[in-house]
Amino acid sequence: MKKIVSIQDISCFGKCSLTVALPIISAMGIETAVIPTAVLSTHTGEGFKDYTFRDLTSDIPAIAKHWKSMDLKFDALYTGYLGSMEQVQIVSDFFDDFSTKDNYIIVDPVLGDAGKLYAGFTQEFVSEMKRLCAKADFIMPNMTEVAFLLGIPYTETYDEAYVRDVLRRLAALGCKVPVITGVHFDDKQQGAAAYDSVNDKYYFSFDKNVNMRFHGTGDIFSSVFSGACALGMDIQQCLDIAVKFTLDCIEATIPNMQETWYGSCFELCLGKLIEYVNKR
Ligand code: PXL
Repeated sequence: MKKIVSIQDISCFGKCSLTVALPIISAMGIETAVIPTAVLSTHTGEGFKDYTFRDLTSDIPAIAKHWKSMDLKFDALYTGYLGSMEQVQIVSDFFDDFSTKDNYIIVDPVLGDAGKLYAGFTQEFVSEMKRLCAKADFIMPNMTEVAFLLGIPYTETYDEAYVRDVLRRLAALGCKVPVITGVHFDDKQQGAAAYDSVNDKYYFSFDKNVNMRFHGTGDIFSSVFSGACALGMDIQQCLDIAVKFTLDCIEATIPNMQETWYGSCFELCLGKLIEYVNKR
């Protein structure tokens, strides 16, 4: 059985980070170990305020030491939202301890959305996240995170040449394969783009565009992508399954939006995800 360790916070209510990664990667038939980096009462995104935040950074080195003593190995190390600069540094040390020549390091550099950083994040934090990206095989920023990582203005209108250019610049940060999520050249289609800097090859995957924002879709995308990668799918297959499942989740959320404004109804789609994996 394949094994992934996912390192990110647990937002107790709000459907993101570990409460998304754990069910999704497990549904793909992959053992999912977790390192919760913080416990929050809700996520920090729009609509929630006064959330609690318990930092668990100091637990991470002890967990790593225990796992190291058991010689645990993972097919992928997958990180999402990280809550402090110190935490990013400790996760970086974890990569040094647990990366092997056969496993993948996957960093979702969770920084912001809609042109803005999430609450509590600063430019210094962005710089720290850039350093973590340099160690990754795959990073999967959205366009807001691309702008912050590269220090360029955020734009909602761009063409394919722009996407290819920023993908190359992301690879220059040091990661092998940058993947950009939420890419759209018109109102009809949305998807993701990737650049394999080792083989100098670009990949695109598009599906129907839904012109609305849903919280947690980035976590859904990167969880499925990480699972697909651990299962040995190639870059195009990883993009295709992640784009398709993210759209499934968005479409399942639309009829429930009044009640579920804070996240996506991915639970209703897990059966489809299992089918996609089995059909492969
Ligand atoms: O979905 C990304 C995410 C994860 N974890 C926390 C967040 C967010 C985005 O807002 O606040 C705590």
